[in-house]
Amino acid sequence: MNATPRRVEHLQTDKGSVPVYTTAVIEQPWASYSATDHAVWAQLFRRQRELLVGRAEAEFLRTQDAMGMGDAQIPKFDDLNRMLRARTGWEIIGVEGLLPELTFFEHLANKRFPVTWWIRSPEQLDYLSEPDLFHDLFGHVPLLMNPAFADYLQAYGEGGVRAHGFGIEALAQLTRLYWYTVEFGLIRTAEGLRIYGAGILSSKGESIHCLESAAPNRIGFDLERVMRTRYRIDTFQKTYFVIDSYQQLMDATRPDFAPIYARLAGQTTIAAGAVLDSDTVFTRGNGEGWASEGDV
Ligand code: HBI
Ligand code: FE
Repeated sequence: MNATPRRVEHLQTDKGSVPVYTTAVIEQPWASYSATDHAVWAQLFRRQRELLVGRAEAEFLRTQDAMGMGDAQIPKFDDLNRMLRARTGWEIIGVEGLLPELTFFEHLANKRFPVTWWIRSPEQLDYLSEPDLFHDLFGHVPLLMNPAFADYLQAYGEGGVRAHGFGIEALAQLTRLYWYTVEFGLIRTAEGLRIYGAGILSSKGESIHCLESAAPNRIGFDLERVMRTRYRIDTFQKTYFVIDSYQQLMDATRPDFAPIYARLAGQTTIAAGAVLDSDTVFTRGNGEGWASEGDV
C-alpha cells in the first residue's frame, strides 16, 4: 500500500500568498478519499450541473454524462482513462498541485493532462487560488474527448516547450492564450454564446457573470490580440474571447509562432478591459464593478 500523496497548496507568508510547485506524478489514492471529500464533489457537481444547462456548450454536458461523471462519488482516473485513450489518445495523470511551466507543457505535448488528486475543503466551495480535483476533472477533462480541442491542447504544449527558448515575454503571451481559451473561453453556437473554459465551468459566480452580466466585454477571438491581453486572477474577467469552433483554435495554433513572437515584441500589452477599434465586439462591457488596478 502506497502512502497517500502530498497535498501541495500555496503558502501564506508575510508577503502574501506564494505558489508552491511540485513535479511528482502519482496514482490517484482513491481509497483515501473521505466521506467529506465525496460530499464536496457531490455538492459542487450538482450545483454546477444545474447552473450549466443552457450555459455550457452542449457537448461538454453530454460528454460528462458519457464519461460516467456523476454526483455519486469522485470519479476514478482509471475509468476515465479507458475512454480517453480510446477516443483521443489522451490520458490524465495524478499530480499533487501546481507544476512548473515547462513540466506542464511537456505533459500536454505528450497528451497527458495533469489532474490534482485532492479536492477542496467544504470551507473553500466557492473559491480557492489553485487548481483542485473538482476544477481539473469537472472543468477540463470532458473536452479532452473532443478531437479538435485535444489537438489544440497538444499543439499548445508543444508550443510551450519551444517557447522556453524565446524568453519570458513569449511565455507570458502563451499563458494569456491558455487563460483566455482553455480557462475562460466562450464559444458561439446556434443557440447563443456558451461556456467552454474550465475556469468558468468550475465556478458558480463566473458561470453566470460571463454570460449574463453587463460588465464584461465579449470579443471575437484573435490570436495576437489575445496574446497581448493582460488578465485578472483574483476577480471575474473583464473580457471574454469568443471562438466559433474548436477547429478555429487548432488552426490558429498551427503556424510557427516564432514570427508572431518577433512581431509582438515591438508592441505594448493591452489592458484586461480595453476594447480596440479592430475588435469584433459582441458585447461592449459597461465596466461596472471593475477594479482599476490588478491586471497581471
Ligand atoms: N500546473 N497542475 C497544474 N495545472 C495547471 O493548470 C498549470 C500548472 N502549471 C503551470 C500552468 N498551469 C500555467 O503556466 C499555464 O498557464 C500554462
Ligand atoms: Fe485549469
